[in-house]
Amino acid sequence: MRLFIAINFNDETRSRLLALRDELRGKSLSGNFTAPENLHLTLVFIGEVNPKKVDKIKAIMDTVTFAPFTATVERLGTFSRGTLWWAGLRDGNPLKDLQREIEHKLALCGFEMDGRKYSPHITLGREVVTDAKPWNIKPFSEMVTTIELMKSERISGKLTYTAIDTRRAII
Ligand code: 2AM
Repeated sequence: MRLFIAINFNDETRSRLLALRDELRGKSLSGNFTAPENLHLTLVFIGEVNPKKVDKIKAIMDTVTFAPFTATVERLGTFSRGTLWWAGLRDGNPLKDLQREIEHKLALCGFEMDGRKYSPHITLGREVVTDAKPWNIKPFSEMVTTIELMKSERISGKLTYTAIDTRRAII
């Protein structure tokens, strides 16, 4: 079972992300653009896990505490030699602290992550073929009050993400 922990956005943020995705699509010859329901911010990618271990991960989620915080989408960028396009988050302390806490607690319980430096991003498209360079955007924000454990799978060939556990901020 392929798992990751993510922030899913409200409708307003999602429509702003979609507008960016569509602008990118308009500037591109081709690409695999993220479906509206799949737009998310990964906090920790856990990877393939034996389904028997899901309860352990849920128990770790139960111990994660965070206050609501503001997440701000503020720029565009690319990975993979310009073919993966993303919208980047302002790398503030609450987001960083939350990400580190989850990663640390998972590592203590024996879950191995890839150890790469965290770069908060929302993938807008993969295998994008374009002459465009990332352009400046007007930042937009949302108050984050939940994080979710997500299952990733292909259903009839379609990449599908499903929330299987939710942890709410302590208000
Ligand atoms: P990406 O969009 O940049 O590929 C589900 O795959 C989520 O986990 C995506 O947000 C993906 O980011 C992220 N992720 C992080 N590390 C990953 C890895 N090593 N393999 C696949 N997905 C990864």
